[in-house]
Amino acid sequence: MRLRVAPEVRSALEARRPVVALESTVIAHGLPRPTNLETARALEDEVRAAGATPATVALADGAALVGADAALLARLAREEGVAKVSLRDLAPVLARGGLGAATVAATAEVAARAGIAVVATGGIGGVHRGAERSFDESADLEAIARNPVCVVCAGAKLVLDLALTLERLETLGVPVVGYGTDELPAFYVRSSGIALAHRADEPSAVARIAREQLARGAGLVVAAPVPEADALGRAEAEAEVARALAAAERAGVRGAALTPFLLRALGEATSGRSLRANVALLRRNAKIAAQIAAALSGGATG
Ligand code: PSU
Ligand code: MN
Repeated sequence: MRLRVAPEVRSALEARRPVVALESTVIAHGLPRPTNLETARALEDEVRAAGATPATVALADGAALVGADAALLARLAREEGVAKVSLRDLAPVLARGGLGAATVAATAEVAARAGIAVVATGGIGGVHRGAERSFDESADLEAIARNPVCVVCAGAKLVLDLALTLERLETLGVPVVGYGTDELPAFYVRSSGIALAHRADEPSAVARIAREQLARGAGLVVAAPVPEADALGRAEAEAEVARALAAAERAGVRGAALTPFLLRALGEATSGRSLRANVALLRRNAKIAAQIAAALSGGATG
């Protein structure tokens, strides 16, 4: 795989300064225009403000870009037909030189190759509801298990089966560390009622766990709840998810298209409040990721 590392990212890595990889599927497929481009920029700003260098990961011209520039961010946000690139898509999209947005799975793999230890996202993919029939489990889980990266998220997307997702991560040997919480956060909702085995309250505490896990050649998940002011209530969110899932079933939406469909349906159903929550948690995760990266590189401690 050809990596094209932006000069700013390269010099940060060479000087062992903190770097945070940002996924780009959320820009191309997870958020509506124009919020998607505004958010892509805001996430880079959050990372910078916390003293780290952002590296948005995407695919173009047969290379994996580590640190997409402003023009590429705009293309990802505005163009139709940007490929959603998970592990199975990496080779074909690289081979044809297409424009691709990286999921957490693809971002984790590219980040690991570039020597970046921390990845920020909104919510990781996981085990879908009804997976016992559909077999729909995100490649994010495998990718985190086999790449030495610390993935900061607000838990798994609420549209998933969170308990099954946690079971799979356990099987794969991936610790899920609650950041300031004992429960798995549920994306728009601060808590799921599902207890976590591990917790950390500061970037330095996460960094100590991450050092051990990364040395095993494996990744971990840091799960931070959405900020209180923007969170949705659990009952409301559950009801809307059930409605969105039923709509997806009726429309015959499956596979890679399912997550974008559900997120759009939820946004419409909550008249934008789910969107506000999504942006708020993305920003918080980017900031926490930068603080963890700083703690890992032995710089600022938290
Ligand atoms: N969470 C969001 N929006 C998104 C995603 C997650 O709120 O767009 C993306 C992430 O890039 C994640 C991917 O890695 O969805 C998982 O997709 P799948 O279930 O098809 O593997
Ligand atoms: Mn899937």
